[in-house]
Amino acid sequence: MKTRAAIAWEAGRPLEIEELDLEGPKDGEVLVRIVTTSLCHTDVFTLSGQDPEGLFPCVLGHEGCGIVEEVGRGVTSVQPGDHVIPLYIPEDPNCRYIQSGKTNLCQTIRETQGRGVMPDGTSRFSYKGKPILHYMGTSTFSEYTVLPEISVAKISKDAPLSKASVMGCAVPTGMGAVRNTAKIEPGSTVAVFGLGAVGMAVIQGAVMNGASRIIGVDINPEKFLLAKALGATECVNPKDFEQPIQEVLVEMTGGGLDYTFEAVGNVDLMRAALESCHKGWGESTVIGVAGAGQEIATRPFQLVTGRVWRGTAFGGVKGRSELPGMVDEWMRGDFSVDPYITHHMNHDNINTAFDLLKAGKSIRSVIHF
Ligand code: NAD
Ligand code: DAO
Ligand code: ZN
Repeated sequence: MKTRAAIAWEAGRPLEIEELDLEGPKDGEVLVRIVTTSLCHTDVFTLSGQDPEGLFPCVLGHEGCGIVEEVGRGVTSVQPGDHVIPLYIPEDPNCRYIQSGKTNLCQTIRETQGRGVMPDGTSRFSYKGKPILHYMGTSTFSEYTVLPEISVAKISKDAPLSKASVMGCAVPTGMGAVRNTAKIEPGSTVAVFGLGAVGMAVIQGAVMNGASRIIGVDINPEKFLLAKALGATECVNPKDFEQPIQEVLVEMTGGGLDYTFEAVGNVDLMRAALESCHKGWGESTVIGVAGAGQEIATRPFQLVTGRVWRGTAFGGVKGRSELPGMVDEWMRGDFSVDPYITHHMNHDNINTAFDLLKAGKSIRSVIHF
């Protein structure tokens, strides 16, 4: 079949909309019609060329939602008509990592997904006979995409697909970082570095877990209004201070925070987030994805004196067994996704979504097919 897709031909070049050939689902695979996709900073990062795993040409996009159109042989858990969210971290109940109960990092298709191909080692996308690679196992910047069955989460049909794309990455990542990874207790003090969609979801998660104080940190003060509307008790701009931001935060909080989160992808901020934690018990969670070859550093004494450094992917959420429940929480009104969605646009204008995110003018642009 044919599909209209935004192709990333090479790093640093705007996407181009082309009609691609798409092979139907093979055994254990699912064809999904993407209804909406949204743009996450990770797509921008990969297109920039800084992603060590970035491969071109490919169809980017990992934050989307859609409807199952067709299933391959052996698929039992979804059927045509089901509403689904593509998962860049699959969930295979037979995976040793999943069976450990300790992680959401399913490894079943890790190697092929990392090479931009389906589990049989080939791509379903091609252009004039030449393969175009998949991205993060999802490639949601295409009207139709093919995914392994273990890479789709079936969600309630009550959830509007005009907005549900943000449940494909930003919301579960930020909320999950707070609730699954850091597991913050009621009354905790929290700081979040980076007030994009992921940082905003950290704020929402912190509010839901009963944090007593939530400090948003960003160099773009235009983000502060929304952060406060979502529940940040204060916002600070590191540019307003001469001292390092960790010193400012430690002073503001009389010794440091119980929990901090880095949602930018900047290794210096990761250090600042760790060093903003309270001696003896503060815990910092790295969410942001740093550029190829970058390293984090701190004085080991920071850890010796009780601070903890950890990281999270997709907020530790197991996509098939836990994401549908988060969608239900949204449907029950426990939280809203509306604040994340600052722009809507059609697929032909997808490069505008990149421009807006890079300029700090959007939280999430939802792209409609
Ligand atoms: P975004 O671009 O929307 O937001 C980033 C924010 O950081 C912006 O508000 C920007 O002004 C701010 N910022 C930039 N430099 C800063 C600095 N020096 N100090 C303070 N603030 C600064 O990005 P997003 O989509 O919210 O993603 C955030 C990060 O999380 C990215 O690195 C992305 O790749 C990563 N991410 C990780 C996961 C995961 O599973 N671990 C999932 C999704 C996204
Ligand atoms: O299992 O080794 C692994 C990696 C799984 C993918 C983790 C990706 C999470 C971070 C990338 C940001 C996603 C938008
Ligand atoms: Zn993402």
